[in-house]
Amino acid sequence: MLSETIENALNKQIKLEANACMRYLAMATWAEVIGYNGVAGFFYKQSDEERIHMLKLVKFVNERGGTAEIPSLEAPKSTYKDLHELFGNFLESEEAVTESINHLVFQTLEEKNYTVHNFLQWYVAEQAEEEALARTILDKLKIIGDDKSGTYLFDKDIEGIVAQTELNEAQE
Ligand code: OFO
Repeated sequence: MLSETIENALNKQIKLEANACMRYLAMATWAEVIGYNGVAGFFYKQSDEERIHMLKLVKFVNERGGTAEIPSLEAPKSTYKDLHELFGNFLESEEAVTESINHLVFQTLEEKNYTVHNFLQWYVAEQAEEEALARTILDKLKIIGDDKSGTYLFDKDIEGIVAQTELNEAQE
């Protein structure tokens, strides 16, 4: 069973994941139009993952006797100054999701709802991974600075990251 507080908090999380899904889709589109195909592939994949995060929550809420609310969404930001701003926003977005997950975990402990607490551990691990990835990419971009050929290689590099994560997932 879900208390009203936990059900509302899970529904709020559904909206956050859905907004992240659309935000990353808009990022993918921005990158694709400019010609950063590696970066576009990365954000198309991130967007797909956020949809999965949202769906897992939707199904969980419904299975636990609650009702998942499918939210209306904010229009995502559609233009970026450069890759630094793009990936800076990616990190900020993930940090905001982490904060929300942490608060949810805290609420489940307050209510001694260990079923929901247990379910959320997957999200805790996922957020740690995503934040680490965003920071690694931002570090690379800092090294590259404004160097054009470095940016070109970065875009190719990111294709490699996407291919590697797809390979890892296939082996899981
Ligand atoms: Fe689901 O927000 Fe990160 O990955």
